[in-house]
Amino acid sequence: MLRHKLQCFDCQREPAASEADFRCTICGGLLEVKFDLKGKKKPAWDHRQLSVWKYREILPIENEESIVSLAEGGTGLHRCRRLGRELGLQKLYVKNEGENPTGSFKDRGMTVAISKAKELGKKKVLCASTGNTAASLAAYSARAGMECIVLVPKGKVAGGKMLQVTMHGAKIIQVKGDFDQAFVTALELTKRRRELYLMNSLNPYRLEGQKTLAFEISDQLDSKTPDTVILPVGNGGNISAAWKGFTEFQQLSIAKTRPRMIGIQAEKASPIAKAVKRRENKIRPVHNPQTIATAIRIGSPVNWPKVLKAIKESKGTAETVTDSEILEAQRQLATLEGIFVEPASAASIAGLKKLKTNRRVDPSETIVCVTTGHGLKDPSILNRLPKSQTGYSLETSDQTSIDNIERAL
Ligand code: AN7
Repeated sequence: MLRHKLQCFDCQREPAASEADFRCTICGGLLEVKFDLKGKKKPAWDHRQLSVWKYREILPIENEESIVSLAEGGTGLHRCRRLGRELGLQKLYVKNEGENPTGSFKDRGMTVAISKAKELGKKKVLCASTGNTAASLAAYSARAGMECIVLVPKGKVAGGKMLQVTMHGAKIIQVKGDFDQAFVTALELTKRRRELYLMNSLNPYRLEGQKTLAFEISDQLDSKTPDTVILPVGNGGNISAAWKGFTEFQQLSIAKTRPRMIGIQAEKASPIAKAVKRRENKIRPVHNPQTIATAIRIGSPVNWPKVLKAIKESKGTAETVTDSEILEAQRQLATLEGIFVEPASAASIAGLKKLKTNRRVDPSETIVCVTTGHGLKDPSILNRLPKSQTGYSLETSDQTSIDNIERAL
């Protein structure tokens, strides 16, 4: 493993100790892990299989024995010719993070953060979550033999995710309100009970795991950097982590360039996209955020400084999409490409369609849309599909009924 340290993202200083909430003890800024990559050569990892731990030299784990894994990463980068033709794009790819062990990109970060927790001797982990972080943490803490507490917004988490956290035996606390209230509660609990280890994306070790998304995209394209990478944005951890990953590959001279980063938010939960559109360097939190994409129903994203910087440095942008645009994109990806993703993930496709219509992407550029979670996470979408899509019912198997059905084929 290469040398690294924890550093403040804002003031660049190394805080004396990482506090319970992972804020800089000097200025209150977000923390990040800094690897000293200047002048370093690419580690000898080419023979290893594509996965998060392929890149272990630049992951912050001291001891390989600490690694807690369920085989995360190594997800498909799918060339989407049929969807591309429909949208008028020549080189469209989908990096399908739903292929991870618990069905979302969160596993990349969780394997690293839980391994770190083990290394630090932690026994009790907790997070606030819109569902996927909770499902992932519940699985990884079970694997590590740790106690797990998840705080979720009451009644607003997709059914598949609730089933996962329940099945893995996490202690579930349903908080009235939105994710933002659940998050404040989680922070307060970690301050009161020092034995609790916070696993939200304020935890910089999680983002280290998530940066491998960028490494894999680069490797899967034979080190040719895509022109544009599009991701759904909630708390903003993933887009910032991906940007960090692309930056580190450039520092190691594996890639020559870095892509343009584009973040997509749901229209009524879009503090980051609004800040980008208004050219402001701060977000204005959204109260009572609303969207069918419950995973990204977040009004006060903690990682906003990292996101705004990634978008600015990469000359990227942000866009908003409506719920019906999200649902349409979800169905299009499923029917044209066989890739079934949850609504939040489909936001990246919906956003791309909007950008193409507004001529903000070029037909010939190489575009990667990241789909962050599996479609089975949220079965409630079945109720939102047009009746014509949900099948015919056959009351009896008499000849007349079969005749009628044959006519409808
Ligand atoms: C499918 O699980 O915040 O911008 O608590 O589940 O890194 O927050 C989930 C976020 C996109 C947004 N797509 O990622 C949680 C949580 C899916 C997600 C996001 C989430 P970030």
